[in-house]
Amino acid sequence: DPNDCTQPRQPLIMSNPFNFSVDIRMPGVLPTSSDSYYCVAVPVPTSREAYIVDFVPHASMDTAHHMLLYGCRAPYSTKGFWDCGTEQGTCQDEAKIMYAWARNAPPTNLPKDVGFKVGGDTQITYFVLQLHYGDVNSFRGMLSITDLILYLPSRQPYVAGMYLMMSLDTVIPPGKTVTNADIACTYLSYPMYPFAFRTHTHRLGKVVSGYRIRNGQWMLIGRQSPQLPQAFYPVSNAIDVRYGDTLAARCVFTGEGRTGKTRIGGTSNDEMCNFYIMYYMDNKHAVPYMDCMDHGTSGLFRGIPAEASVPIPV
Ligand code: IYT
Ligand code: CU
Ligand code: CU
Repeated sequence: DPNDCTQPRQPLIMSNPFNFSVDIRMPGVLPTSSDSYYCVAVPVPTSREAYIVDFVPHASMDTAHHMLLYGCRAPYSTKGFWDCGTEQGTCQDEAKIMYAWARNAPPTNLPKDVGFKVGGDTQITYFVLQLHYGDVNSFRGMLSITDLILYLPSRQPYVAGMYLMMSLDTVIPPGKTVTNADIACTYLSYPMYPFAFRTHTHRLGKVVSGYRIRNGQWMLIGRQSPQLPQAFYPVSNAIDVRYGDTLAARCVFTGEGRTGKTRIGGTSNDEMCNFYIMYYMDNKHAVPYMDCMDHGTSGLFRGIPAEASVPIPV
């Protein structure tokens, strides 16, 4: 009886044998020290091509500080969960970030008809969920199980992708109030449509901004304080990025409070400068991961809008 509301209904997603849902669970571990990172790996449930179209986080606000989902072929472990240190120890091969959840930040959803391609001929046969447990002293009562449910139906018209901009060589002198890390590359691929962005630095980052430059005009993709939750936020302008455009990002750092030079590295005493662009692209010529580590042509950053140096109140 279709009108019998007392019977539990199968979710629609399970009605087709090529649709999957994956439940990634982090057991209720109680970290003993602050700033612990734990990882758990789950195989992609099919060798065929599948698409992540939705992320449903069930993280508990008073347990988890943030969580990141990566895809790869060789997680550090495939059994149980493991301590995956400060941003290391997720995968033995290249990890690809696909999702970020952060405490006190609204979740970003994928647009309709857009999915992250996994399985098939992609290099993604495992999901790795990384949990950061912030300050252990703030944990109250029982720890709940933290998990993430993924929905994986078949082929989508658009693929989601990630364009990662990162600085490799920034050095922040101690005490100096402003140091910029500038990253820029010419875009030489098929049209892409940014819909979300994420910034990442450690403690010294003040503001991170990303732009598309076309015909000398700077168009903001996103600007955020990396001291706010490091989730994916919706882009500031719905734009396309085409062959020949330039993508540029700047991180503004302060060296105040440090007694020595701060460099790029994995610990909380080091820094990072990352601007991630989440985009979609026609599935016909899908390029799911791209990165940029260059400085751009000399003098390029003279044209950067003044807002890129204005700190965001936190
Ligand atoms: C040196 C650096 O900036 N590392 C960043 C960016 C990065 C991300 C991924 C580098 C590689 C990756 O495979 I995914 I090589 C970094 O580690 N960023 C952290 C996370 O690990 C993603 C972050 O929170 O953005
Ligand atoms: Cu965190
Ligand atoms: Cu980092």
